[in-house]
Amino acid sequence: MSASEALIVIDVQNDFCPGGALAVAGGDEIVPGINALMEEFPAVILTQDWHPAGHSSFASEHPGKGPFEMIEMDYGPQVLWPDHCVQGSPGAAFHAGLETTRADLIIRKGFRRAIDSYSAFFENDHATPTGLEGYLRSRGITRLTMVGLATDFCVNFSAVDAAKLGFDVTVREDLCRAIDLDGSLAAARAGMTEAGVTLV
Ligand code: VGL
Ligand code: ZN
Repeated sequence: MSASEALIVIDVQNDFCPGGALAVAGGDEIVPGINALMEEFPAVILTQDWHPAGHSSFASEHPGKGPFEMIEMDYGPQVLWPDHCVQGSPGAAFHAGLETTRADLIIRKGFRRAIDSYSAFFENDHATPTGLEGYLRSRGITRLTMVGLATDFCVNFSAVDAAKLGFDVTVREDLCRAIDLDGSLAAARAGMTEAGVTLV
């Protein structure tokens, strides 16, 4: 495989796996397949959802609101989540079976209290960069394969942003699992296709 290819593994963390605070059904099932896929890629990058305690995306910070309700933030609509992936907590750690040794870079996101970041490229204002674009470009990487959790949130936002930035993006749906809130999976698939992402 050419040096211009990278595998991006999105948020394979305990809180998104069965038993976690924001468990995605079957989230742990994709781990062996992701480990095997890493062997084929010259570059492997992991992302890690990494929130301070009291993050503004947590329903617990909004009296009268519950998890999975929507609110309007100054940067736009935001889903409220159960507290999850708190920096340094066991839930924020990668799934124990994930082969993290193979990673060239681990990029953390969602670390600013006042703003969420689903995408590995931009925070939810769609403007504040994480730095991943510069890293990839300076390594000459132009083609990305994405896997991980959750298909309809962090994988979706990362894939669409990458395609908009001009990367050639493939999402391996067999190595992703979705939250699927009110049709969010169907909407995400349509949005990714519209953005030019290849779903396989
Ligand atoms: C995610 C909701 C909140 C994800 C992260 O990784 O898809 N979803 N934080
Ligand atoms: Zn999060």
